[in-house]
Amino acid sequence: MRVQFIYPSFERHAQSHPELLEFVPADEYLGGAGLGIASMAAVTPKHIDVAFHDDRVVPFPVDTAPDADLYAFSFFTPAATRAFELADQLRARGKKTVCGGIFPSMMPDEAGKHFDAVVTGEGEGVWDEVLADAQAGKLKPRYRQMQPFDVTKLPPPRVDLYVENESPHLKPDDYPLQLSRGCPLSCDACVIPGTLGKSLRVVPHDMLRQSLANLAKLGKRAALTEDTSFFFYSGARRHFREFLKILRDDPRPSYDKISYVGISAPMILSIDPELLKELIESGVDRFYLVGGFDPITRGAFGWGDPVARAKMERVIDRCQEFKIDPYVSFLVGNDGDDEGVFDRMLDFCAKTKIDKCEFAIMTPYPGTPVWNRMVAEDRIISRTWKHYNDANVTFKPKNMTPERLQRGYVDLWRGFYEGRKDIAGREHHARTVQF
Ligand code: B12
Ligand code: SF4
Repeated sequence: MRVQFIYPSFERHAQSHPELLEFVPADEYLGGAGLGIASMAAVTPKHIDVAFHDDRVVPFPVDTAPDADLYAFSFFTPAATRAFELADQLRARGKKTVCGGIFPSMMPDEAGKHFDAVVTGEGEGVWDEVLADAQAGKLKPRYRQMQPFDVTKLPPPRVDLYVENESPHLKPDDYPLQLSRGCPLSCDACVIPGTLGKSLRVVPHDMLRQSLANLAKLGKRAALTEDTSFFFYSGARRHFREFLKILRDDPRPSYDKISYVGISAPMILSIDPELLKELIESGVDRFYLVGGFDPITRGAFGWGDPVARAKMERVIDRCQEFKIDPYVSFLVGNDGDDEGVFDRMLDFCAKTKIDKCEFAIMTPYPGTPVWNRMVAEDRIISRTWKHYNDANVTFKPKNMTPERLQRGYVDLWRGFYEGRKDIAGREHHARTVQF
């Protein structure tokens, strides 16, 4: 049996808005594929052949498609448009298709219109059944992993499949390393509790050690993408500290081990100096500081709350004091944002002298609490999934027009980067570093 995995393409910021190309070109650095396919390939029995195609690098050639018994797609919302197009074409040629990932988990009925089978939630628990059914020619329309998957049984993801498929246009120097799965909170705009479940499960250190060794062999750094690492729930923070020791004992130079740690503003203020020191000793020199989900960034920029603004300045001071580069992802379009949000962000950037950041438009991703609210309030203005990429306004904002929000977003990129080096620190011809 042969399974062809496909990672469908999606638009980066500057592909949606070519006027941004000067600051954030779309074509040079695309980021690695999410770990969905690497995770499913890792639990595919050895006797089954697997192949991987990254449609962002070379469009998947439907007419000359490599023969396979099953075409397996993984996608999040921005890639759904392309996933549907490819699946429709494959099925028109009599091929069998299955999909999983964030969008199929949140919108199984919509995905089901285009695929023979849809897997919702973590795929590991049902993948054997999918493969057996596909081999017997009896795919079912839905497969659902009901219980949170036991992460102590996870093999390291097959990132090697991605690396084999790299090209000069897609050569990420890092890949995500998941320290945990799931989250017990339910932030307005987040899909994690809905896809990976509400129980926070930490991945055993042996598996992390092995994944780190695999990345090292492939010459790649790890990106720690989960903000849940800093939680006290389920011993996540203790687990994280122990992981930092593993990282510290890894003899490679710091730069080769880790690229960034995802975190939020309140977390930066809540972690003790001891932990900050441990982060530095383990080679961490960049935070990917996600804004717009928490009360500090919402208040500081959305409506100019002076207390929140002072806290946000402390966040940057703290990073600078510990020599951790804060790469801030600013989000605009929350319901609390008024038209002053754009100026407040630029003013903050100037005052704190941060030299690199990104700007994103709040996007009501299907299945999240904010999506449910906006559907109920009849505020969704676009269901073109490829526009759900944080670069387009897909809903009616509360305190401004959609056009004002769209213009404000483009002006933020221009306002920040015009007259200075681009997002990659070069005079011209940028490469994006966002994830
Ligand atoms: C790495 C990453 C990226 C990578 C890869 C993207 C991707 N497709 O995942 C890159 C760099 C491309 C990326 C870009 C963006 N990202 Co991103 N990213 C992530 C991140 C941090 C990790 C993804 C990951 O590897 N997860 C681990 C894997 C194992 O989980 P999983 O994919 O859900 O897979 C499991 C199941 O879904 C299922 N499954 C998955 N695929 C398949 C396939 C089959 C066949 C089967 C059976 C099962 C199955 O089984 C898997 C194992 O249990 C997530 C956060 C997160 N924790 O998921 C955000 C996340 C996916 N990104 C997000 C967003 C919004 C973006 C951006 C749009 C904006 C931004 N600023 O980040 C940009 C895109 C475009 C742009 N405008 O420039 C959102 C997506 C929201 C949504 N509903 O789609 C997330 C969830 C972050 C968040 N909390 O909001 N991102
Ligand atoms: S944004 Fe972070 S804390 Fe909030 S629900 Fe998502 S994973 Fe949990």
